[in-house]
Amino acid sequence: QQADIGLIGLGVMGANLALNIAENGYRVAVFNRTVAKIHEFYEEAGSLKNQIIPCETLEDLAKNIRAPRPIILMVKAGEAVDEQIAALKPFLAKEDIIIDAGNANFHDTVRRLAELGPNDPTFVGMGVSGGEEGARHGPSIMVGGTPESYARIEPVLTAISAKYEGESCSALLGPDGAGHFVKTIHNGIEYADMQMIAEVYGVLRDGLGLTPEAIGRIFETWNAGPLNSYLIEITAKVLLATDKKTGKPAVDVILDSAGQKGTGRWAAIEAQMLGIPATGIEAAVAARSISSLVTERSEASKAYGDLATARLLDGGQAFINALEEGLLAGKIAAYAQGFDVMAGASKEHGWNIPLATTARIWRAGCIIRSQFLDQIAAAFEGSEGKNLLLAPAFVERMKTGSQSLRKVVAEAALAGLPTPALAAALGYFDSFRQARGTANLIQAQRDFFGAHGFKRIGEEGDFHGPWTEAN
Ligand code: NBP
Repeated sequence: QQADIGLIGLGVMGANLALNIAENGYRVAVFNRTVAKIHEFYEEAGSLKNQIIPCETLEDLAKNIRAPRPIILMVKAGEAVDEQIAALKPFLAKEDIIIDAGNANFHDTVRRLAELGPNDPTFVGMGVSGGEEGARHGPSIMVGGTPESYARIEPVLTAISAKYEGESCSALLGPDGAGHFVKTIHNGIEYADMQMIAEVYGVLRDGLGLTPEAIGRIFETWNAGPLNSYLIEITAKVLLATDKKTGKPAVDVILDSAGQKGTGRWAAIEAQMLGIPATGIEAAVAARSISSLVTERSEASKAYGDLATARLLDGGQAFINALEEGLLAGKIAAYAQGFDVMAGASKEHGWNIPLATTARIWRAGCIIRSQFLDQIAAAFEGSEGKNLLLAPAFVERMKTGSQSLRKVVAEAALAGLPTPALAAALGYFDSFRQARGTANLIQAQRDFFGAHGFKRIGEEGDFHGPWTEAN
């Protein structure tokens, strides 16, 4: 019996996705560049073996899948994808579909699609989130492609995807690069979310002098409230874990230098290219870069000493509550930015990304999964494309939440504790809600040195200021 679907790339994500597909009753033919891994994978598949067809060559893989063949590529993003497409094409027909499920840059997805000839197979760009666990038991799946190609792969994607109250977390979000773009912004939001959590941890650790265990308990409590989310849940677990080697809190033995694979950076770059503010994401990307300057930070800490950190903050329950509410407010602003970037890209590329649906398929399976996304989905119903900060439900939350965020950022600044992402979120919020900003001065300066001209309030046309003559 032939397979229903093929999968190339039995790394962490591919192997788990293949098992997930098999477990859901689909027969899957698998291939991996390093052939030994194919057999290893098959031998370890246990009772799912009869749903798996191990293939040593791409030709064998193609032969073992029932036409028209859907084939998932789950290899390292970049050149490996181009190489695999080129190697696979001779064995495929026009009706077949190649689905790139890696973390591709959406520009590559658009290019790959453009490079395919009229007789080549269809190409689908698919973002998958949820890490190893998600891939195995239900990820969030963000698809970019045609409705026809999605219709053909929809049953298997729906089956393997995460479910939120029974609803599948897989959706077609637009044509060509839309799926990979949404995955990129998902990761950007993930960066912002993680950074804000880390900043609050920093305030609790250095401002209040709390132990990891005490902070872990606070996060546990928060996970039962409006902040309830996977990231808050794992933060509590991480803070409560003990290092086996030393018996110390695990978090205390880990070097404070964060890695990044690039998707968060892409999100910030795309926001900049579109001219859409995403300061929470940008601050989070920059914070990871600063974290890697381990030697310089050590030198600077000696040069500047305890410039302000001597001031311990008030650790009363009121301040802990402000941290909870402030974190939520910062998160709202960062998510508002992320969704705005998607709305902007959607307009720019003619993608029509459904924002409410995007929020819905992030409610389960992915790293930023939370109930909060259910509220975002509700806010976007009927007001697609409008900034989240203008949705009535969020206006009410931000009215009070922003006061807590303000208190947290202000207290942390006075204590010399860094909160770059929270401060960026607050700065964005305060700028966004200001009917008369300060760009009138920027325009005057630009006109002064470059004769760029400006608009007068309530008048048509371009004007120059009196300073141009004096210049
Ligand atoms: P792994 O590093 O575990 O596996 C990489 C896979 O790519 C292996 O099967 C490897 O084959 C294959 N590969 C490489 Br590397 N170069 C290749 C080439 N030139 N031609 C053919 N195959 C090649 O990665 P992973 O974590 O499973 O990630 C796979 C994709 O999923 C990436 O795009 C990643 O960004 C994305 N992703 C990862 C996560 C996560 O949490 N890990 C989450 C969401 C998305 P080999 O065995 O022969 O080396």
